[in-house]
Amino acid sequence: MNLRITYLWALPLLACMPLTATIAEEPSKPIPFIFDTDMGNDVDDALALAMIHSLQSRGECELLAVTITKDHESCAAFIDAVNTFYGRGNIPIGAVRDGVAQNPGRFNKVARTLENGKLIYPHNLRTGAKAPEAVGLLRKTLAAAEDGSVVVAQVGFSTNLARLLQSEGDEISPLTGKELVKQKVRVLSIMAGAFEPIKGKIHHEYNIVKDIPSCQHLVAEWPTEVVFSGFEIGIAVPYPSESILKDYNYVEHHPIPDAYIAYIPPPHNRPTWDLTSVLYGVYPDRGYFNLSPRGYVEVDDEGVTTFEPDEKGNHRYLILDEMQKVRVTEALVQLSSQPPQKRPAPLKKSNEG
Ligand SMILES: [Ca+2]
Repeated sequence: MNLRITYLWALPLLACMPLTATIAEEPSKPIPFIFDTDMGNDVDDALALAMIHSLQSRGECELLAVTITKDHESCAAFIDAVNTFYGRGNIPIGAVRDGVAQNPGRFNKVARTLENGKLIYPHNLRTGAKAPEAVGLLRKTLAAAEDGSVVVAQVGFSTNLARLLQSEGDEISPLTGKELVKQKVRVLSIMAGAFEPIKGKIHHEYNIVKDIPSCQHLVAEWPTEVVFSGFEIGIAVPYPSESILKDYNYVEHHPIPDAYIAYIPPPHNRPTWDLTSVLYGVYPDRGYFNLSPRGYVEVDDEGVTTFEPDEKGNHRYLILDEMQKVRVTEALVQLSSQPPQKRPAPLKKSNEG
C-alpha cells in the first residue's frame, strides 16, 4: 500500500494542532547576538568569546557587536585579535569611556605577542582609543536589528547597558535607549549576583560591586526578560584545564589557551561564569539549565542581590542539577575548543586602528 495515501487521513488532525504557538516561542536562528564584556579581568570572557564564534560557525548565532566595559585600551585589541583568529575581524567593537577597572589585566597582552617581529595574532584595532564609544555602537546595532530578536549577553559591569537605557533619541534612532531595548531585545543573559550563599556567606559579586549604581539602574529599568547566571553557577561547572592543554593544539598558536595560561596556568580549573550566560543565551530551550520562578532581583548599596518571587516579574536566574552540570561542562569544553571554521578573512577599514 502507498504510504502517502495511508497517512492522508492524518492531515486534518495536523492542521488542528497548535503548532504556531510552539514555534513562535522559539528564537529564530541564527540569533542576533551582542556580547558586552570586561575582557581582561578574568579569562572566562575569552573562553566565552571563543564559544560565540563556534556557535556562529554552527549557524546558531550571529555576533553583531562586542562592547567593552573594562576601561583599558588593550581590551579592544585582544578582542579584535580573537575575532580575526576566528575569521571575523570585521565585527564592530565598542569601548567604554570613563569606565571602571582601568588596569590592563593579565592576558590582553597576548594580542601583542610577536614572533620574528610579527604579530602572532594579527589584528587591525590596536587600541580601544580608536574604537567607537560603546553606547553609540549599541544604539546603532539595535536600531538595525529585527524587532524582538536580539540576545544580549552582559558578562562584565553594567556601565554600558545602564548608559544605553539612559540614552536619548539621536541621529541613529528617535527612540530612547530604553525604547530601543524594549523593541529589539528578546532577552538579556547576564552574569551577575549570587542567588545562594557562597561558602556559607552572602556574596558580593565582582561584576556588580565594581559599578553598583549601573547595575541598580539596569535591574530596575531593563524592559525585557533578564536571566541571571549567579556566581554559584560558574563555580559549579569549572573548566577542566586538561582541555586547555590538549584540545587547542590543532594550530601552533591559539589565543585562548595563551590567555588562559597568562591568567592562571593549568592545573587550575577556572570557573565558567561568562560561558554559562552565553550558553543559555543561545540555547535557552535545550535543558542545560533550570530556571527560577519569575520575580524581581534587587541590588542593594553594597552590591548584594536579593530575589523576590513575583509571577509578573521579568527576572529569573539559572539553576543547575547534577546531570546538567555534566552536560554543561561537556558543551562548554566542546564549544570553546572548536576549531575556527575558516582562516582569517581580509580586513576592512572599519576596525583599523
Ligand atoms: Ca567577565
